[in-house]
This record gives sequence, C-alpha cells and structure tokens, in this order.
Amino acid sequence: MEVSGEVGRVLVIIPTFNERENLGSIVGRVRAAVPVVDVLVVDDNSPDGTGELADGLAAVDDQVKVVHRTAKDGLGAAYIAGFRWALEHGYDVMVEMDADGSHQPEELPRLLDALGNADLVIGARWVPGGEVVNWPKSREVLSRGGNAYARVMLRVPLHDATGGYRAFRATALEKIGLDEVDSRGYCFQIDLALRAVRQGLRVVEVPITFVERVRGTSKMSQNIVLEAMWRVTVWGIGGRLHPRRGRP
Ligand SMILES: Nc1nc2c(ncn2[C@@H]2O[C@H](COP(=O)(O)OP(=O)(O)OP(=O)(O)O)[C@@H](O)[C@H]2O)c(=O)[nH]1
Ligand SMILES: [Mg+2]
Repeated sequence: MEVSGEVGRVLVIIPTFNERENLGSIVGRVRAAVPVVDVLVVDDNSPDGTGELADGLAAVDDQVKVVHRTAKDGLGAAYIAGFRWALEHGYDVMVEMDADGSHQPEELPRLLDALGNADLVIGARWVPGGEVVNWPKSREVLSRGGNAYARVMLRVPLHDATGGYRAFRATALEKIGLDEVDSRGYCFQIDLALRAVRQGLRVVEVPITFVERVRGTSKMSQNIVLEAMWRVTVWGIGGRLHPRRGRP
C-alpha cells in the first residue's frame, strides 16, 4: 500500500487490560483498514483472558504479534514496552491505539499521511473538524480543561496533548529517549508530546472522531487525573525556572 512506501514499516501498538470483548474487532478493523501494517498487542496478564485471545489472533495471522507482561502496570509502561519491541524489530513508525474502539482504525491512513511532514502526528479531538461521540459532558469538560491547562502551563502549541491516537516516527522516539519516561496514565501522552516539542520535533495534530467505548470497562481513575495535574504543574514550573532544559 502507498502508505508504507512513504513512511516505511508500521506497527500499530494496542495495550490491553481486560479487553476481551473488544480486541478481535479492533484488530480485524486495523488489518482491514490498512492491510500492510502489523499489530502488536501488549497485554498485562488480563484476568479476562485477553492475552490468550491475542495469542489466538496471532496464531492465524503473521502480522499480529503479542507481548505478554506479568501484571497491570499502567498504559505508559505498556506503550514503552511496545515501543522498545518495535525499535528492536526494525519498524519505522509506531502507532498508539486503544483497544476499546475509541480510536477508529479507518482514520489511520489520515494519520499516516500526515506523518509525511511530521515526526509525531496526534489525532486530535479539540481542533476544528475533531469530534467526540457519546461522551458525557463531564468527560468533555475534564478533557478540554486538562488540555487547556497543559497548553498554558507547558506553553505547547497543542490542543489535544492528552490524545492517545498517535503515530511516531521511530527516529522521533529515539530522539525523545524512552529511558527517562515514567508517567503512567494520560500524563504519559502529555509527557511524550512535551518531550517531542522541546526536542524541536515536528508535531502535527489532525482532527479525529473519538468514539466512547461501547463494551468493557474504563481504566480511567481519579489517580490518573491527579497524576496528570500534578506532573503538568511541576513541568510547567520547571520549564519556567530552567527554560533551556530540553525535557520535562
Ligand atoms: N497493557 C495495559 N493496557 C492498559 C492499561 N490500562 C489501560 N490499558 C489499555 O489502554 C487503553 C485505554 O484505556 P481505557 O480504559 O480505554 O482508558 P481511557 O480511554 O482513558 O478511558 P475511557 O475513555 O473511559 O475509555 C485500552 O486499550 C486499555 O485496555 C494497563 O495498565 N496495561
Ligand atoms: Mg478508552
């Protein structure tokens, strides 16, 4: 497919914890939407058997791979494990995608196209053309508010720094340096976006339609929100005290 010719070998990384009801559908949709990409499921030993389901999908499709981790350790840690696996296996592009259907695989070609002129593409809700479907007002207020806070505090020119539908060039991840990243929840997304901006990488937002999960349960928690607020505040103050420092 053309996409591959332009950006190289693409790996879509899907972290999972108890996504049995969603995984088969999302992997099928990715493979149908962009047949040339490979998929890596990073499962944290889900009690509901998502890991075994992933193994079953991998057994019948060479382009589906699985990394099993021993215990639930947060989305950030799962992505870092996935990124390292991708770098070791020579991929040129790493895509972040949730298992719950919020990130529509059918929009992936647009993200990959935008990577032609970017090092990191963020699928954004809070830009013209971006949308959320079926979100309660409270979630929208939280997300818009969190993003506004991050934008002002961190002085990054982004509208959806918490967005988790993304495509990175491998070179961008190498430049960002994964060793020092230890954020776990939403904050992981802000952390990587901030590092990318501070490294002078080209970060581009493209509008997406984000669809609230229909099946399974959210792993969002109050702790995840508090971690994000706390870290953004610390990074913002740090950035003002040491404006030349190149990382959060
Ligand atoms: N491997 C792994 N995956 C996780 C972990 N926490 C969340 N995930 C996955 O990360 C993705 C996003 O998690 P969600 O629970 O949908 O969180 P969210 O999208 O922020 O919240 P909702 O909007 O309520 O869905 C899903 O595919 C989860 O299964 C974790 O600790 N380990
Ligand atoms: Mg979700």
